[in-house]
Amino acid sequence: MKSFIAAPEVSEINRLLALAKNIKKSPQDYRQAGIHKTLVLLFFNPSLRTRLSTEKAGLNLGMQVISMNADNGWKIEFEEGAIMNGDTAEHVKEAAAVVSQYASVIGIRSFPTLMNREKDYQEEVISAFVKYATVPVLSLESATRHPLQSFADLLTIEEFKQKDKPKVVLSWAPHPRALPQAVPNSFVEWMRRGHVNLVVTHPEGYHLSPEFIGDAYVTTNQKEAFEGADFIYAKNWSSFDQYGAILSKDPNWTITAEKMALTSQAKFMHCLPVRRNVVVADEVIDSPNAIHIAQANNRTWAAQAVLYDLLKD
Ligand code: AN0
Ligand code: CP
Repeated sequence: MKSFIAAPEVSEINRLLALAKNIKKSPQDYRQAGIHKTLVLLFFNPSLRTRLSTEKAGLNLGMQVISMNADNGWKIEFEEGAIMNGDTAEHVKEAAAVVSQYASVIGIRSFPTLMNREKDYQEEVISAFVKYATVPVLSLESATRHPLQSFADLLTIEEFKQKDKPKVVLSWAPHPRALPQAVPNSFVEWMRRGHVNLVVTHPEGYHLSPEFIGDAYVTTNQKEAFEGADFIYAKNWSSFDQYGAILSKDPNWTITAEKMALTSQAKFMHCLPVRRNVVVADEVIDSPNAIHIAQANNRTWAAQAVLYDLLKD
């Protein structure tokens, strides 16, 4: 694997899933893979889970790990041919090439602007790192995708499913701030490759990019979506159409026990961080059917499987 920024082929996903399951059983058996290798993680945005689980994954492989809050570093220019007399201090051409000399793998977290859809969906930041780095690049959530999250989500569904092809519902939920579409985009991208019956539900105006949603079943009727569901995956995102806008904060979309009662005793999932009693009611997230903590645990095994592969190549 050269870099990890999107969803690989189905066969590759199945191989990665098997690897992650083995790693989870005995994480220390893979210690030799990363000896004398360095993992550099650059965070242009906040993180708790991705940072710690990816660091832990690197350490489990015997790697040396360096994380940097890159938003404190020199402001990086991404535009080709830019006349850099503004507030950017160095070009990604230098930054990526220099960091490549210190790292065997470079992880990048960079959220979208939510202002310029074209630039965000071209993945300006992570694409530039892939272009100018001389080592593999690992997405820690880019403008339009969060593949390590989705891989961990798929691993979690595999572990908790009680039927061969579970009904998995991605439900939009309210949030006070404008959030990226990266998590839902990736979730749909990975679930469409998995063996699940995927249903997406959101209010009018919140449809995801056609590139991601493809032919997945979408309904604006949340209750219909919840009927018979085996997994409810809650997430807020801002509008793709009216790019970055908050069109609704309707509390009727909050995940409540009343709605969960429509499901087939569905497990509740969320990538975290989650706003309690806005996205999901306490009664749901504190119930035995909530598996968000186990889901977050799987971030380590997903990251370790991906890092192992990146190192192997
Ligand atoms: C981010 C998002 O929605 O993309 C990160 C989630 C993993 N969430 C927030 O900013 C709350
Ligand atoms: N789920 C997730 O990526 O969380 P962090 O933003 O804390 O890394």
